[in-house]
Amino acid sequence: MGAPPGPSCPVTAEAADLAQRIVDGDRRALARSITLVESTRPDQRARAAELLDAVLPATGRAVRVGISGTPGAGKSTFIDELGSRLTAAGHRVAVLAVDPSSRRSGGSIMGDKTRMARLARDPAAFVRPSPSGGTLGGVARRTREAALLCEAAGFDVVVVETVGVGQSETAVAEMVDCFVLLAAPAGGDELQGIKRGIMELADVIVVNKADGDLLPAARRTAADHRHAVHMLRPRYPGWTVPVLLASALEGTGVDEVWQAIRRFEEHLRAEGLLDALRAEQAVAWMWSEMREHLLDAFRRDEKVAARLEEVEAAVRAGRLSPTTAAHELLAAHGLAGAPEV
Ligand SMILES: Nc1nc2c(ncn2[C@@H]2O[C@H](COP(=O)(O)OP(=O)(O)OP(=O)(O)O)[C@@H](O)[C@H]2O)c(=O)[nH]1
Ligand SMILES: [Mg+2]
Repeated sequence: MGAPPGPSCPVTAEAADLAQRIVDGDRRALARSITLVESTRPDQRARAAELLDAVLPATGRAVRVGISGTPGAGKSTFIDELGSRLTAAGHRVAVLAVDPSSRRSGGSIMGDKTRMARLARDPAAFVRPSPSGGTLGGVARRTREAALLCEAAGFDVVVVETVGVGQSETAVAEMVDCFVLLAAPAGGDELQGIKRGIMELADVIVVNKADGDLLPAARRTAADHRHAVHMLRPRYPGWTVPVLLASALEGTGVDEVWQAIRRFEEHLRAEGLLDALRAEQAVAWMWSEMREHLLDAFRRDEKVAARLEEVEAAVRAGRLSPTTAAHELLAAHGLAGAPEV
């Protein structure tokens, strides 16, 4: 028996069986598998890792879209509208959420199902709220893994919703092909509040709520964003970030946003950048896993644990430089190397 080509670790029969059911479109198997990747129990983590290896060959064929924006900008309403149009056109749409905050006022991302009422009932869609709790790194990992499972299940559009406050938008930008910033109409002063950081991540900008009384403000906001976009260094050569108007409520401009997402994907593909982007994201994901595991193992090391408090206190009191302290802890672990020059 020769080793299978590709992954170095052959998957167990259990993982292969579950993977097959996911690929066959068994929704309960998919839901159960996502619960498995969300588990933090070490034995479950091992099973989840095997399952992910087993589904990997069936992934990579979906369009991966991130949608971020300030609370209440209309992200869920927009995704419901866009997703319903896509399923009507024959697509299969999965929606996942990244929400590490405990913000539960003003409607959670999807706990309040009414915001995605149509998609939640749509047999061609799959809506999965973010499990509450955990570090951003943990939530991001689970979302990435859930996205892969959805791709394996044949969803050809995977949308990740996140609130654009804090770091979660960066985590989402690192797991999608196209990052959409959804803004609400605002006065000129308020635009300043949009962090430069999130503008720099955007591949497509949408000013939502361009309807009724809000239309003039939406137009002004779009003009302000266009101006801001021109001040930024382009993330990809040859791609100017489009700033579009839409109304998730009335359904206007939604098709145009989808066309912009497709044009962006085509642009990346034509330049050979899509595979490169995904390859970089996969490697970055590996390193973020490494960081979490190494730090965890390091902190749990008995010799480190014995000295941690004392060394931290010395750093806090200014008796020990952070650099020397780090080296002392590394040495306690037996990891001391020559300091960097
Ligand atoms: N006028 C108008 N209102 C909208 C539009 N889209 C959403 N809304 C309203 O804005 C409010 C917030 O919508 P959500 O879709 O929950 O916004 P969200 O960005 O997902 O909110 P969070 O997930 O809580 O950050 C709701 O009252 C929506 O009805 C729109 O296009 N026009
Ligand atoms: Mg929402």
